Amino acid sequence: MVNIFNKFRLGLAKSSKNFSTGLSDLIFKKKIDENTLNELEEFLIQSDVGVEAAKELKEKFSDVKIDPKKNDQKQIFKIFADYAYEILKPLEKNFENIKKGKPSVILVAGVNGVGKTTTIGKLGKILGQDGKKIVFAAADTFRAAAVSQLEVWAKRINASIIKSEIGSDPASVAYKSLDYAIKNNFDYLIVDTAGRLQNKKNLMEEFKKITKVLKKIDPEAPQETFLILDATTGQSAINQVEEFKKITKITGIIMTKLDGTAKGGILLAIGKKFETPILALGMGEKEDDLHKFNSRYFSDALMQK
Ligand SMILES: Nc1nc2c(ncn2[C@@H]2O[C@H](COP(=O)(O)OP(=O)(O)OP(=O)(O)O)[C@@H](O)[C@H]2O)c(=O)[nH]1
Ligand SMILES: [Mg+2]
Repeated sequence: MVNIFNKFRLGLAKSSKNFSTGLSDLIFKKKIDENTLNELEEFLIQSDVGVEAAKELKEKFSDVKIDPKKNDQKQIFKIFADYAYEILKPLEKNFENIKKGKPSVILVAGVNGVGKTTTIGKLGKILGQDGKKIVFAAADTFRAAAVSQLEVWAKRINASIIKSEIGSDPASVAYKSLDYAIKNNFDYLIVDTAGRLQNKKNLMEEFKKITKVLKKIDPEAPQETFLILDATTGQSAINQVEEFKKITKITGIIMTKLDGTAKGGILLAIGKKFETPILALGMGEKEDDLHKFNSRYFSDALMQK
């Protein structure tokens, strides 16, 4: 049996090393006084968990009156992990709760390079597991490589793909794709969008246009809008959520590249600030490297020893 918790542990190894080393250095090599607690708070902020979470964690640590002679590391890490779990548990979005449609249209948002196309491939594999029919819409018509990249994924996971010429209207590709998906009885249509346009305004306008056009065929579409965030970008992910929330309702977050960063605590900051559901985590470039979000596994893996 594949041990999923182990995958979380591996994927979060860099982040957890940062926390366990940082906390140990601060707590177990010093006398615990107000000064140490302030340093602890500062360390947590630098580790991207967010100002508020850092403050609350500091209070928790101060409440237990840490005595390095009495308290052990396990106990301290558990306080942290349980705190993270409390915040993230209500945000866990189950795959079973992906809104049903005929098909379910999933619009994928995110700025350039965060891992949209790769995540669509991996997501398609998970959703297609019990014989469900998947079609991708190559609505990133901005770059030639974007379409071929999505084609490779479609082939790899046995999905269909609808595309158009480079430079053509992304909204028309989305329209054509939904029309095709309905006529051919697909279960899921996953729409890839451009992360890189001339400027941010264009990107947001294009995105809105795609949504509008999909609604012409199915007023309920897109059933889901997933925002892809790159964990390695740390704080900038916060701004991205803010920007996209202005133009659309995000129904799920997928955070990618956790395997490549010590900044995994950013998910805590995002969860606390936006309370947006979290669907899955990307922990590698391969097709099986997307994992359904599990708040217990994430919290424990973040504070593993
Ligand atoms: N290590 C690691 N790399 C990832 C992960 N997800 C995506 N990548 C890599 O990140 C890079 C960018 O991924 P893309 O899927 O092309 O990103 P995108 O958002 O579609 O990019 P644009 O189309 O340019 O906006 C690729 O090299 C991916 O292999 C992940 O979870 N872990
Ligand atoms: Mg892409």
